[in-house]
Amino acid sequence: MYKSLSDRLTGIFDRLKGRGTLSEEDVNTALREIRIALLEADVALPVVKEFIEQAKEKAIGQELVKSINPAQMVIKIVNDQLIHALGNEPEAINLNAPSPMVMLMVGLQGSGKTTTSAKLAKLLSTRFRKNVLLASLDVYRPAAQLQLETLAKQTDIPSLPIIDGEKPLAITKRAIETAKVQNIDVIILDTAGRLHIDDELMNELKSIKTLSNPIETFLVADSLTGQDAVNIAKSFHDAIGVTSIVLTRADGDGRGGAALSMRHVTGCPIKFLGMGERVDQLEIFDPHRVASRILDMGDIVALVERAAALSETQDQEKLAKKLEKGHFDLNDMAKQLEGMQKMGGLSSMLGFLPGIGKIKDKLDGAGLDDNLVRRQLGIIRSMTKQERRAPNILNGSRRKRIALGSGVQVMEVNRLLKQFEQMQTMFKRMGKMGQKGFMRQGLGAMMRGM
Ligand SMILES: Nc1nc2c(ncn2[C@@H]2O[C@H](COP(=O)(O)OP(=O)(O)OP(=O)(O)O)[C@@H](O)[C@H]2O)c(=O)[nH]1
Ligand SMILES: [Mg+2]
Repeated sequence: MYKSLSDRLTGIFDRLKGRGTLSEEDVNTALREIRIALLEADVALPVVKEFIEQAKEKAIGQELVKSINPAQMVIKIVNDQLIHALGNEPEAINLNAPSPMVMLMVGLQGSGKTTTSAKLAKLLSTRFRKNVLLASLDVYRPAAQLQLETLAKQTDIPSLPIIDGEKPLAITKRAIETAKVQNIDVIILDTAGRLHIDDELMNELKSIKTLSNPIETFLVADSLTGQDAVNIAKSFHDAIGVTSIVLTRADGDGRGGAALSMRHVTGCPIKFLGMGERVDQLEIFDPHRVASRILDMGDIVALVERAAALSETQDQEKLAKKLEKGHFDLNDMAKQLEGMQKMGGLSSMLGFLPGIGKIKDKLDGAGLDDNLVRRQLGIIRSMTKQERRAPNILNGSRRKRIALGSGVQVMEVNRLLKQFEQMQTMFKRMGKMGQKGFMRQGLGAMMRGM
C-alpha cells in the first residue's frame, strides 16, 4: 500500500508547481488520491466524504512552505485533520469513581469481548494496581462462562464463580455484592455476543447497564470491519450508549479505517487496541500512530514538519541572492549542512521522498552517510572566521591544524575543500539561472555536488 500511494503521489509531484498558496486545483488533485487511500484503508464511504470536504476547506489557500510541493502540503493538512478526528491525544481509561466500578463490554459476536475483558483486567491489575473481578454474563453460548474463567485463571485474576442456570441480571447483582465484600475496585462484565443487532439482546444490555451503572461501556469491535463499522457503532451507541471503543485485531492486515468511522459516528474515544490473542497484547490507542497507518504517508508528514521548521530558521532566499552574486563561502556550506542535519540527516531525508528508494541505495553505496555530514561540519567549525570567509588562504599548515582540531585526516579536509569549490562553481552557474532556478534545484543540485 505504501508503495502505491507514494507512487501515485510521485506522479502528482511532477505535475504540480508551487505557487505560494494552495490552489483549489492542487488540492483537488491531491485529495483525489487521498480519498482512494482512505477507502483502501476501509474508512466508511460517508465518513470519507465528510472528511475530504473538511480537508478541502482547510487546505485551499494555505500558504506553501518552501521546498515542499503542494501535494505534500495537502498530505500534511490531511494528516493533521486525521489525527484530530481520531482524538488528538491518547485518552485515559476512566477510573474516577468510588469502588467498585463497573466496566461493561459489549459488541458483536466474536469481536473479542471475552479476550479483551481478560486483557483489560490484567492491565488494570498490573499497571493501575486495581483489584479486579471478572464476570461473564454470557449464558447463551455454551462454555462461554468457562472461557472467561479459564482466561482469568491464566491471568491470576479472580472471576465470579459460575452458577448454572443463573440469568445475566442475577449474575450482575451477585458480582456487585461480591465485589463489595471482597474489596474489589473494578468489575469487568463480559456480555454475550450479538450476531446481528437484535432487540431482545439489546434490551437485556440496557437493563444490565441500568442495574450496574458502569463507569465505562466499552464497544469492542473488530478493526477489520470495513464499511459496516458505521452501522455497528451507531446501533450500539443509539441503543445503550457507549463511552469508549476498543478495536481488536489491530495486529491484522487491516489499515485501521474502522477507527475513523467508529469515532466519527459515536464521538467516543478509542482507548485500546487489541494486538493479538495473548492477554498482554492490549495497547493504548495513539491517534498519531493510527493516522499514519491509515494514510500511510507518515514519512512525508515528518518531512513537511521538518522543512517548515527549517525554513523558519534559515533564510533560503537571502542565500539565493548571495549565490546569485557569486558569494558562497564555507559559512554558507556549513548552513546547508546544518540544514540537512536538522532535516534528520541526508539518508533519512532521501527515504522520505517517494520514488527515491533506488537512488538512495546508490547514494548509500557512495558513502553519502550522515556521519559524513557531521564530520564535514566538524571540519568547518575548526576553521577561523577568516578562513571560512576566504577559503583560499587555507595553506598546508592551516589544513593540518584544522584536521587535528576536528579529528580527521588532512586528506578529508582537502576533499571537503574540493567539494566546496565544485559547489561554488555550480552555484555561480545557477546564479545565472536566477533565484527561481536555485530554489527549484537547491538541495538536489547540492547533493549532486557532493
Ligand atoms: N489476532 C487477534 N485475535 C484476537 C484479538 N482479540 C481477540 N482475538 C481472537 O478472536 C477470537 C474471538 O475472541 P473472543 O474474545 O472469544 O470474542 P467474543 O466477542 O467474546 O466472542 P463471543 O463471546 O462469541 O461473542 C478468539 O480466537 C480470540 O483469540 C486480537 O486483538 N488480535
Ligand atoms: Mg465472549
